[in-house]
Amino acid sequence: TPWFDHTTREGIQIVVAHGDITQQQVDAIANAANESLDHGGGVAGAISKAGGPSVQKESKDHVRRHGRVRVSETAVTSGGKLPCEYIIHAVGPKWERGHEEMNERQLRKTCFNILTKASATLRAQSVAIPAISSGIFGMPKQKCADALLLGLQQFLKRAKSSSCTLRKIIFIDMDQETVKILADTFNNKV
Ligand code: AR6
Repeated sequence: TPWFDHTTREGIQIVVAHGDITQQQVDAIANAANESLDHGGGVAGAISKAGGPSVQKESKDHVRRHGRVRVSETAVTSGGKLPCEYIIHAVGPKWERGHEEMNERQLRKTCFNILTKASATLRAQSVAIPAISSGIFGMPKQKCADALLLGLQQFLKRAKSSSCTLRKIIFIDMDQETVKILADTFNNKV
């Protein structure tokens, strides 16, 4: 059962749920990647393992061709053995003292770029997104939730006027406390 479930006026369902992103029946999932798309630990490790070797291979090919993926930017691979068609590898910021406000802006942009890539480029109807940067990259969970909400709001504002393919956006995480904070943050805000 979702912790938050709200459908916007434009008919886009926004969900916050607890669970494993690799199991989601959606068109695209977002990965919390690093700039070299080395999917070691965290959600990246889980996605890479569940998707099979093609995920890491396509990722390395992408970096070889286009270079490292900058903070807030995305790179797309196929989903391999996962139920999703696409993986949107997104690089969130590393939480750095003295750069808090910049890091928050960078994560807002990361979220906005994921949603734009899913809709405008991939023509996806559904996408799942984890709490990027809040694990190994160390962003406080509340700051992460605030930034993801801002990115979502920015996207939804623009989705009104343009043709948005997305019908369902799921924010999903394995960590209970993170899910609670996301749900509390999104409540009455979307
Ligand atoms: N399903 C859903 N959420 C998950 C799963 C899962 N299977 N596994 C972990 N999480 P992190 P980051 C949540 O550390 O902070 C990697 O080494 C977890 O609870 O995966 O952006 C990359 O290669 C947390 O809330 O991402 C990078 O080097 C969230 O995923 C670096 O970590 C994000 O935690 C990226 O660090």
